[in-house]
Order: sequence, then structure tokens, then C-alpha cells
Amino acid sequence: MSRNLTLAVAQVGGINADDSKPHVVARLIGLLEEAAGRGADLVVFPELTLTTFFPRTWFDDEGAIDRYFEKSMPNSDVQPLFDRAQQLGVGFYLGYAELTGGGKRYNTAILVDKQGSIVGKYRKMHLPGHADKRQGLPNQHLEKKYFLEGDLGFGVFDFHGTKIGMCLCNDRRWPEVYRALALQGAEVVLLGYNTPDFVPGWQEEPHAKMFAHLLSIQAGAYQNSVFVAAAGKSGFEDGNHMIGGSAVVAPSGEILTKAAGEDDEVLVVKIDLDMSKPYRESVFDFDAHRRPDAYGIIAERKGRGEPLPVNFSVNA
Ligand code: CDT
Repeated sequence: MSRNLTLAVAQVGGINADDSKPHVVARLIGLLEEAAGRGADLVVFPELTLTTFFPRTWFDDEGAIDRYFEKSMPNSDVQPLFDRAQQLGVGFYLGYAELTGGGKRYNTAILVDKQGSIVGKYRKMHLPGHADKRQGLPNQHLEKKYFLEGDLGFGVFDFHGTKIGMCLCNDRRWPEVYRALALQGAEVVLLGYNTPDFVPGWQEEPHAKMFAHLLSIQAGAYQNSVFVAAAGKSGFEDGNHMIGGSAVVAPSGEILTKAAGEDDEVLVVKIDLDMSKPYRESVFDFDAHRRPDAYGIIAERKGRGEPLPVNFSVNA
């Protein structure tokens, strides 16, 4: 008997700096309702879903960024989303800026089950950009200033019988992320992202950015026999453009569904989780074919500046 999960990706068009959280949450509820109406079990929202992508802006007053952060989850602004999801019997992944009781700031994602309980949490590990103020540029990319590196590792969580891994935006470009999750048995990797056209020091044309985004999630899915569900916050935020390209990718590496535009858009696809089996049990049978011993010998010896094995030749 096949194991199915109906997966929805909710791409969210631009959110301006002045958009209130209740207004944003009402928008998300609309997307959630559409997804549930189309049979979704689980809805994936983007990274930093509740606010504009504020790391583009330098704030002289550190306190000025507080309004972008959630001090608890759920809180009174976000509770309506939890309530509606529970009523509809649908789970969700939500990215947001987290401020802990101890004053630590993280770029965070949570997994909420169909009963409205938070069953998984991830804090972004790969923080791109810089922490200093760059002069004469249209935008900054200050994730290294506003967030700490995640401290929860790459966890895999049970969602009503499906093993779910989570990551955020820049993580998708690092192959180790999918591998760390797949080695723990993840079947589906959820990803929220914000990919601006302009990032200081990162010169890539928009079409190349879209290519690299899709290449990353397709390769991650294929090489690790997982599904990847990627939800972007896209379009224009106060005149700043971010790529779209929200999509669901199968373990074959093929795109099952992809956003047509850059506005709010719901993609729904019923996946057969056993689609990964032919890959996991043959070409990507990790236990049978991976060579962690060999990777270690070369990479670790080189890293320590030690001589390589005598029979090792770069020309071999
Ligand atoms: N949010 C985020 O991580 N964005 C980055 C921008 C590019 S950093 C070189 C991304 O990887 O899409």
C-alpha cells in the first residue's frame, strides 16, 4: 500500500516594512485555507514569513529590529494561524525571526502538526552576508549581524508518520544539509527562502540565481532520495525584488510543481513517499555504497596538513 502525503507550498509575494502582522497572518490564513481546500496535509510557508526581509536594512538603533522578532510562538498575532490550521486539520512549516527569553536572535522555522502542536524546530545554520555596514549600496545583507548561528543541529521530526527535515534558504546550497537529514532518515525536506536580486558581493544575474536555486534543490533531492518542498517569499518588498521559483521536487530530481509567478500562490501535490525506494535501495543505498572512510582519509589528512596515503595520486 502506498504512503501518501499531500504537500502544499505557499509562496508569499512581497511583504512591505509597514504591513502589520495581523494583516500578514490573515494573508497566510487565506493561503492555508486554499491549500486545505485542495486536500493538503502540510503547508510550507517561506523563511521570515511574517515580515519583510529586514536583513536588507541597517538599523543604527538595535531596538528598531525588535518589531520584526517573535518573543514567543505562538503569540497573539500568530495564534489565528494556529487556530485555523487546527480547525482544518492541516499542519504547517513557518519561518520567522525568533527572540529568545535570554535575548538571543535566530532565523527559525517550526513544524506544527495537525493538532496545532509544535513538533519540530530548526534554527538556521548557514547565515549568509555580513555583519558590517557596507557603504554606497542599495541594500545590505545583514543576517550575520541580526542572527546567531543555529544551535539545534539538523533534526528530523515525525509528522503523522512522515519523517521531516527542515532547513532555511542559504542552507539549500550546501550539500551536507540534505545528506545530514537523509542519513537520519528524512523523507521530505522543507525549505523556506528569501533570495534577493541584490546581495552585496554576490554578482549573479537573476536568471542564474533561479537556475542555481533549482539546481540546488533538485540535486539535494536526487542525491539523497528525498522530496524537497521549497517556499519562497518573492516579488517586490518596498521596491526590492526577490526571485520566485517555489517548487516541490521528487527523489528523481524532477520538479513536480513550480510557481508560475511571484505573487501569493499555492502549489499542491500528492506525493507517494515510497517513490524514494528505488533510489534508496539501489544507486543511493547509503549503507551499501557510501565510503565515509575514504572521504575522511583524504579530506581530514589534507585538513591536518598530513601526508596523503602512499598509493594516493592526484592523477590517479
Ligand atoms: N536568505 C538567504 O539566505 N538568502 C541567500 C541570499 C544569497 S547569499 C549569497 C540565499 O542563499 O538565497
